Amino acid sequence: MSRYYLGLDSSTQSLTVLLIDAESSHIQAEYSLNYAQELPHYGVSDGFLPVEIAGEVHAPPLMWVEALDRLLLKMQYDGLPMQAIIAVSGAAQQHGTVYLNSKFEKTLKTLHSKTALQKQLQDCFSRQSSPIWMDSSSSKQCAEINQAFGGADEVNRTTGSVVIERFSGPQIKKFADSQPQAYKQTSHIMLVSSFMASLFVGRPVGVDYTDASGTNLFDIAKKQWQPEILHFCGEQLAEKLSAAVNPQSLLGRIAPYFVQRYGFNPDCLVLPWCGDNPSSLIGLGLIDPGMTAISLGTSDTVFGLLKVLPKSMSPWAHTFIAPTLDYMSLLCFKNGSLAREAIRNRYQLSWEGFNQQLAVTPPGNHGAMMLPWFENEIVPKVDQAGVRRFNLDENDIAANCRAVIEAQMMAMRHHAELAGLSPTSIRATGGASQNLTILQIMADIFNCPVEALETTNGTALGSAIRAIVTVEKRPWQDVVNSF
Ligand code: XUL
Repeated sequence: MSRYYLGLDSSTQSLTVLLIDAESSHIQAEYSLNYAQELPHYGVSDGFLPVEIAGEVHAPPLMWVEALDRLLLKMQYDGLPMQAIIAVSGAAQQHGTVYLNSKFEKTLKTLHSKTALQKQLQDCFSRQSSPIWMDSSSSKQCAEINQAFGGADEVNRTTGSVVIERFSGPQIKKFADSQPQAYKQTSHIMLVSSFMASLFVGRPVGVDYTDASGTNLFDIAKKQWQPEILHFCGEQLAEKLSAAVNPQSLLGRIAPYFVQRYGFNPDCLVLPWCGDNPSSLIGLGLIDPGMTAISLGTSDTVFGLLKVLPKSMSPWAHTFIAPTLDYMSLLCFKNGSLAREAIRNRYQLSWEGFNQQLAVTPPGNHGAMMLPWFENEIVPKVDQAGVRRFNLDENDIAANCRAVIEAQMMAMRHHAELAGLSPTSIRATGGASQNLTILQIMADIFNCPVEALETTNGTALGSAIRAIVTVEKRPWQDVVNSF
């Protein structure tokens, strides 16, 4: 008999829902809603509001709520077995913060199933828009936190990351400092993940450990908020955030609103939501150290599981708690496809032509090298963009094509090792992972097997897998392998 689980992904641009059958290990249904296209009245493009002040990137939290209402109504309308869903879990874009006033708790308890969720929640926000992970406007607060807590290395050792603009701690401090009145009227500060989980369970819930580790406020060794940094970032912040939650716990049964409006079973269980990257770790099956994901997108991302915290923390990596309660390391290189495309365009090549150039050059490129920093780089931090060539003639098309790819792969390997990852097998995702010539160079440089995965929904799948593991008390290995 089928055993259904729901996994959601509230990402920057869209909301995705997967209905999974744990019995057959199949994805039964998949829905996705793009905010800009389907909810144009919020005025977002690519999931965020027009940027009015440089560096400030916000999104309207009600849009995420309306997306949820629409998708669940659609699933019900299409006749999906809502009654038979055993548990619901999800993941969300990391770092974004949601600010709620004292009405939130009561409103969640007294929702009327005939009225859309977003209509009932519209007066519950003490800040109408949420800064999201693309916001880089909190440099002042970052500097202040660094100064107060012994510098970047010290904060990195405790919280898993150097203080960084997009992380929730500096963002909350910025709000507390610049809008003290509105901050005072804030009863709950949530991350996108805990906000979405609260809706399902009908009460405000704390941030889970995986997403708490993207705040600069969480002690990743002790798995609890760091009280001094909390206090420094905002008055009564501990109360507003409430205790962090184990991602493998159950929050309780689904709220009556979801039963009446969308047809869920009153016994359906709700799990905490995770950060999207920790959830994809599971969705991509990376539950053993050495298994590493490399996503080749606009930016390139490398991540993998760590059994223990590295002895010295790389200043470039983010160390998060994983849904398995191990750790994971994540590195984000800004010059990904951006740099590959810039070189391809510079020599007016198609991708096929680019690959042909790669094929006529040997591994090692006769010692010719490039540092392809077309834009300021994050890993390592480079503030003066510009391409640097060594032993490399700009007119040598083939050598330049190989140089950009080898440079990227060598940087990824080097920084992955500094972050405590030692890749023994790689799962490649993202647009450029379909280019086998590029993947061969990846395999050569990492000296390990590389396989390309066609995943669009690793994040939502990871959430459903976590729900199955938690509810059915099965080993991770068993559930992950079955998918
Ligand atoms: C990770 C990060 C992004 C967001 C959006 O640190 O900022 O990957 O999680 O997906």
